[in-house]
Formats: sequence, C-alpha cells, structure tokens
Amino acid sequence: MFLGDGTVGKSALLLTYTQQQFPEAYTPTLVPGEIIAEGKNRLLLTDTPGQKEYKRLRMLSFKNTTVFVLLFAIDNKMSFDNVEDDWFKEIREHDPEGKIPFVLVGTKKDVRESAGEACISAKDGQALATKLGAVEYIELSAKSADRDGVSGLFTLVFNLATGNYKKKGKCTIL
Ligand SMILES: Nc1nc2c(ncn2[C@@H]2O[C@H](COP(=O)(O)OP(=O)(O)O)[C@@H](O)[C@H]2O)c(=O)[nH]1
Ligand SMILES: [Mg+2]
Repeated sequence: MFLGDGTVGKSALLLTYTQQQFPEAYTPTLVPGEIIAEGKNRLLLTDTPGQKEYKRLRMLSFKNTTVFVLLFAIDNKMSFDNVEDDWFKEIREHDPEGKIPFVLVGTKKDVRESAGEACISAKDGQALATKLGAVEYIELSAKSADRDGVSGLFTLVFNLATGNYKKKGKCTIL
C-alpha cells in the first residue's frame, strides 16, 4: 500500500510501473488496484488518496496490507516532514508493534538537478529511514527517461511481501 501527501507522485509511480510509461497528460487521483504476479505469487498494489479526510477509507484497506510504501517528494519539505508526523503515525496506529515492513521512498529525483539546494538530500532521507526503522530508503524518478529506481522498488516490495527479502549484509555482491 502506497502512502504519502497529495502530489508526491504515488499515482504516477504506480502507472509508470504497470504501464511502463509516465502519465504526462493527466494522473488520476486514485489508480485502481493493480495485481502484479511472479510465479505463484500475486501482489495487489494499492494507491491511496493523500488527503487527511480519507483516513477512514485508508484504514479499511490497511487490513490486508503486507508492505507499506511511505513516499515524499524530494522537492517538497512539507511532504518529508509529514512522513514522520502523519504517515508513520498512521501505520503505527494500525500496526502498533511494527510487524509490517515499510520502505521509505523519495520521489521526483529528476527534480534535484534543477531545484538543487531546495531539495531534501539523500543523506536526510536515509537518516529518516533509519530513525523510523524502514527496511530501506530508495530514491527514484518515475519521470526520468530510464525511470530511475522504479523497478528496484517494486522488486523490493515483492520480495518483502513474499518473504524473500534478504537484508543487505556487510558484503556486497558485485
Ligand atoms: N518531475 C517529476 N514529476 C513527477 C514525478 N512523479 C510525479 N510527478 C508529477 O507530480 C504531480 C503529482 O503526481 P501524482 O501521481 O498525481 O501524485 P499523488 O497525489 O501522490 O498521486 C503530477 O503533476 C506528476 O506529473 C517524477 O518522478 N518527477
Ligand atoms: Mg494520486
């Protein structure tokens, strides 16, 4: 399940992944649930409306959630602050013991080159992920030509959901 402030790019990311194309013209508020499959495993990707008023609606879909993806846009400081103040609190309300894994995602990485210093740094993103206990911190861009980082996120989500995730150890496989 994908959570984060409005306009951080949740719907665009889901569409980019499922349709291999960034939605240039128009992004719907809520992308319908999309099932991705690998072997016997099926995973339902669930978009959410970011607005606070939709909390009750979100809580309903939390029930069967196996992985949370918390998103902020790297050019939007408020969306970064709200990860801790709103979205993390919301998942902890549902999952007080923190049994459900979550990934922290910084979106719109392509904007860093143009917006420069106004952006949240990779270091700050990683620090927040560590502080909150996220499985990993990932930066990505749905809009860049190579859809930088997008498939990596979905592979990670799939592995977490199916119990195939191996925590990155000290040795790196080259
Ligand atoms: N530059 C850039 N813009 C993006 C990216 N992803 C989404 N956007 C834009 O951000 C706006 C909000 O995206 P949307 O998916 O509707 O956000 P949501 O409210 O979180 O679902 C739209 O205008 C998108 O085109 C990205 O990776 N890079
Ligand atoms: Mg949306």
